[in-house]
Amino acid sequence: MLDKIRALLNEIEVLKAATREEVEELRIRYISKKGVVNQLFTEFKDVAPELKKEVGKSLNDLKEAAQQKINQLKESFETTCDGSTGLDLTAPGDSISMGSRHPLAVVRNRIIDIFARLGFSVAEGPEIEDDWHVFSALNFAPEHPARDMQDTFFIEKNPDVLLRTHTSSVQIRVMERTQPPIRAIFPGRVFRNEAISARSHCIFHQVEGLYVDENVSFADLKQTLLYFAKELFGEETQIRLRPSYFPFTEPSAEMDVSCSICGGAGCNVCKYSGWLEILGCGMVDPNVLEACNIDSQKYTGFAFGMGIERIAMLLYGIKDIRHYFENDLRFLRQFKAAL
Ligand code: 2NL
Repeated sequence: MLDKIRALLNEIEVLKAATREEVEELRIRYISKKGVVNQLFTEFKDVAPELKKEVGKSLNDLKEAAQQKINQLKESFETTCDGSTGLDLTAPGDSISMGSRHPLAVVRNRIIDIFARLGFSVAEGPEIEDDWHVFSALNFAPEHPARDMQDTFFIEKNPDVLLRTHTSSVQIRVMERTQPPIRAIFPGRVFRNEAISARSHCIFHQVEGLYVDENVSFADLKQTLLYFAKELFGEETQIRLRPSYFPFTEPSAEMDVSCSICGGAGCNVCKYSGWLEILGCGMVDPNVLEACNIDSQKYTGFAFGMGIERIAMLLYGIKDIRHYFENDLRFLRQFKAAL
């Protein structure tokens, strides 16, 4: 038995194969269930008890060696001697399904790019805020309704821990730590305690902008926003400003753009007015500058704010604000072509 094993071991050591098929034949001959090695295991029961230990060990070594040899031969065919892998490297690859950006991110990035070309930088800040940065520094009167539990989310019953209702809080933080010139935009998530419907949501996204320096005028505001409107909606776009009110700007205005759907002729999107309201703006109230230790005698500034959801609705014809937050792939996949 030991001689047989030794002979077989020598035989196996020098095995060669020219093709994959030959390797398979060798595998069957030596190590399959009915192969030579298993045959010896069957014969093992007749080995004399005093030899069992030695023969058993040799048998196991043989099995191991055979297995290794066959594997080695198999592997040699996975990379053939000319270096080819046996794979067709010219075959077209599996197509990978590309992801797409969320439409709100697409529109936010476009807005950021437009203002970046005018020298505006981007600043971000906390979503959980205090009363000072969201209301007091922004010239909200102590009894202003926005401070009410009805409109603002307060955390832990502490009236000084709340979710920001606009990104103006970030502007306050920037003004507190920098002296003019300041030219920046402020994208971010904001929160208002509103019932969810097709037109409003309790979480939405804003981009606000701020420009503070010596001699900043309402004319600067108008030209900056005209450039912005043309870049976002097209060169033929016109703007109009209507007087409005915000606690933090004086004077304040609401800006409309000529309807990009009908070109101003009137359609159901602009409700046959030819105009679409897209943002609020104004000259920064001197009280706000002073609250941030900026000299309102020396410096003036303009500011503006817009909701990204609304602008994306206009650009893409989205009819229900809830689509943005449902992560329905049928909705999201429509924005593959957008940047
Ligand atoms: C809107 C209107 C606006 C501002 C935001 C602002 C910020 C500071 C000072 C003055 Cl720190 N103004 N932001 C000004 C006017 C309008 O947003 O309808 N947003 C969706």
